[in-house]
Amino acid sequence: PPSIRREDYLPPAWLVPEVALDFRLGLEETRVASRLSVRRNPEGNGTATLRLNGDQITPLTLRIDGQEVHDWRMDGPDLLVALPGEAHQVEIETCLNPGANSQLMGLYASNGMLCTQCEAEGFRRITFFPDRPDVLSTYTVRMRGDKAKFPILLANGNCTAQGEDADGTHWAEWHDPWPKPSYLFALVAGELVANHATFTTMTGRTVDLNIWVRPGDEDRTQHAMDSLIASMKWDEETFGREYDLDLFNIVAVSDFNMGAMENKGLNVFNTRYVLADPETATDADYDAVEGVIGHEYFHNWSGNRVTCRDWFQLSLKEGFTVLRDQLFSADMGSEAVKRIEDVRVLRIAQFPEDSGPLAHPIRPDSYQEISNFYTATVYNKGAEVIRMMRTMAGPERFRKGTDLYFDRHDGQAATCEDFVKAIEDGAGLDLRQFRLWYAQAGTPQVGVELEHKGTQAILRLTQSVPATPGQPEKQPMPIPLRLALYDRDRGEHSGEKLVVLDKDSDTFVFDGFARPPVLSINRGFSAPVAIRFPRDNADLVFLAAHDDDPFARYEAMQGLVVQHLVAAVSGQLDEATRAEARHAIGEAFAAIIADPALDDLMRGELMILPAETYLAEQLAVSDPGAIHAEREGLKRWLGRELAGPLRSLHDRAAAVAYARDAAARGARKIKTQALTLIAAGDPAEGARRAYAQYTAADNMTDRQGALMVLASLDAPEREEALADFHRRYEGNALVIDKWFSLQAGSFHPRVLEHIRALARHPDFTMGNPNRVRALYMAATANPDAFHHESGEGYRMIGELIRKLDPINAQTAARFVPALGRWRRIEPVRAAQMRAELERTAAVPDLSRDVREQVSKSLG
Ligand code: BAL
Ligand code: ZN
Repeated sequence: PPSIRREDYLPPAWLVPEVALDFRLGLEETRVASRLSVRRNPEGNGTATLRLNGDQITPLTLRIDGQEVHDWRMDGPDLLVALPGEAHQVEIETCLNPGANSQLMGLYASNGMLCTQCEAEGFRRITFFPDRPDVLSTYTVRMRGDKAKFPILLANGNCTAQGEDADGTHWAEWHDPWPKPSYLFALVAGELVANHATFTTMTGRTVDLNIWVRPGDEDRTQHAMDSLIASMKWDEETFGREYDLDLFNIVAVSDFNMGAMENKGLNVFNTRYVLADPETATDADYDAVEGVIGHEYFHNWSGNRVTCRDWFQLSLKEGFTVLRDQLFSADMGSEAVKRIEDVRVLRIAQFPEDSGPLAHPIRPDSYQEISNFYTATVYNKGAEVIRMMRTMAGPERFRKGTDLYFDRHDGQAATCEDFVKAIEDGAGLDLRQFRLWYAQAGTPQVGVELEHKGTQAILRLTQSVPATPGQPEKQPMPIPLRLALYDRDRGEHSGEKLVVLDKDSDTFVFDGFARPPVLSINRGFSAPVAIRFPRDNADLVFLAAHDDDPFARYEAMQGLVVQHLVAAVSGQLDEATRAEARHAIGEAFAAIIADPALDDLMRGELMILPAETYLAEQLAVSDPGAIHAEREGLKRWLGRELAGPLRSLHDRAAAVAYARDAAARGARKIKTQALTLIAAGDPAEGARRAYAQYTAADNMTDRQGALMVLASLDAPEREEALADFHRRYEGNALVIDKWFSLQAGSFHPRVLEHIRALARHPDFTMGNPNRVRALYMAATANPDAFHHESGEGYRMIGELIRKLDPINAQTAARFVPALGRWRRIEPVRAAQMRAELERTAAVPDLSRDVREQVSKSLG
């Protein structure tokens, strides 16, 4: 398939100021009549040919200015027609079968309901249209359908008219006054009930809020509603952004490729990010609902009012909106914990992208299938890049920049360059060199050396950005590093500094140190880089105990463990050094468990061991089996060494009653963490405690945590608890997803066998992306399963990709990057991974989604 290149951008030849859509709804047959008012774009190339994108649709009729015409032609999936004048009315009819649409793009059926997903290029599966984000139109949508099947009819904007007919059908007309690109179009029809509330905006307007779910789910929507109201208020206070319609609808759908979608005035959500109650949702699920509700709501300005010129600019809306949702969640809970969680996601999901065959800048230069670019790089690294601007400007000046951006580009389809320019002008920053962050892929490696001479601390920093596909040479980028130098006797520093490393190497001198200070660097993770700073365990233990930046404290703890485990898997460790490192880690852990000044949410963060994928990132080529064995070995050792304190911690946490406040949430977090280590050190004691926690649980956090621990144990309690869990939650799709994930993610010796059996379980279906991900994403993330030395894990994922591709290409393509890591894995496994990619590449009718990912992974 051809690559689409950013530098080839041309403005659209024709604009579509107005669209009228008329739907006759049916699950097996929906007829769509569209009327487009088109006019020549004065900034276009002047061609008379109107190109209307299509995908798997054919025109039934085509009329220009009321006259049926036949001299149109197809160019692949697109419809081309020549138009003589400046402005015309184009009418097209298409016919769809939503029930057969398993790709879940365009109009599809889910549980008897009809809904749409149009981003990025799904609208062209509904009707022929210039399906590109720089064509903005006002939409009027009429829909008619069987009132019994589709009692609720929703689209973007406001409902302007509705009525009923004698034949049992009813209809509604919706109008959205805000011009929008086609990717923000949405329609929903089905049997739904709403949780309703109102919000009064900062200028005193009343907005009706509805969260629509299937009957029976309404009791699980209050957290989503609270989160929505909090988001609306927060965006007014923090970014000065007010909502701009009288109505805001959210609909929960159980078959959904993404997490959610920000369609104007009609957000469509994966049920997973709407439904929550203590019985069925964990604390992490609650946080995810809050974060995604915020994210989609914030898109109303960063994405909808100001949209993207083309899909290369995706990070313009996604990176910025992720930053906005991160800041929102930080304000709603613990800023420190949120930052640590966000960095963990970046390191697990984005660093491997940056160092693999699919590496791309946050503003890519080319793509074959845009769906493949909804990545951690565009989203999460995109957010980090904007966060760096905020760090350099400070929050007040940054806000001036975002105000200017929204003012300048309201109603426009903008570029990343427009954003940077607005921040530059509004915040008063010089971002000339900083723009490289948009252009260069790869995680910068920052080398650190600290020398002490007289009373001076001399800090030498170097940077190098690794070569990535298509980018062999890189230029140095500005890297803002927040740092502090600690007096090791007093345990204090004399103020944090911000240095910006913008050369290949630079030296910074600090005076006033009689003794060598302890360096705390990249505090708050001020730059998305990898710090290379080999250091004494003693310094890390010091920072883990003393650093007043919570992220830096976490980082010291991680560093202590990373340094040890990387040395251990590299075989560079004699027994004395291993004992010394374990001792240091054990001491630091014991101090964290005992520290009365720590809240439990933060204590829980400090107790999380670095992920295996992050450990693998530290090595050019790694042996996943060795990493897993060493990490599990350390858990076992900690479990034995700290058996007493861990049991006391578990007992203390178990005594805290369920509440949604930070203290009770913290208790639940450390409860399961303590349990995990106890089980590692003493499986029988772990099974006993886990089973007790499982049966006593009055909430999903405790129940899932206990079941997770049991799932990895070869104990009779395991089978009992798993069977009970399934019985208890039968029919609750989101909870049954957990039941699949917990088993697929377990370290049980027969995990592969279990996964094979789960794939044949009557509750498993390839038709539901949540279920597919529950089983197979958990398996892919599980080193015992995916990297099993037999190679069976790779074969299983290869087979999955090939089987899923014709059903749901977008979801299938998401499994390719794990196999694409083969170059970074030891040779025996690498050959098996590669073989699966080759087997997949040999399939003749592969989707563009999977084809692109596989060919890049092999290339
Ligand atoms: N725009 C796709 C879903 C999201 O990022 O909000
Ligand atoms: Zn988004």
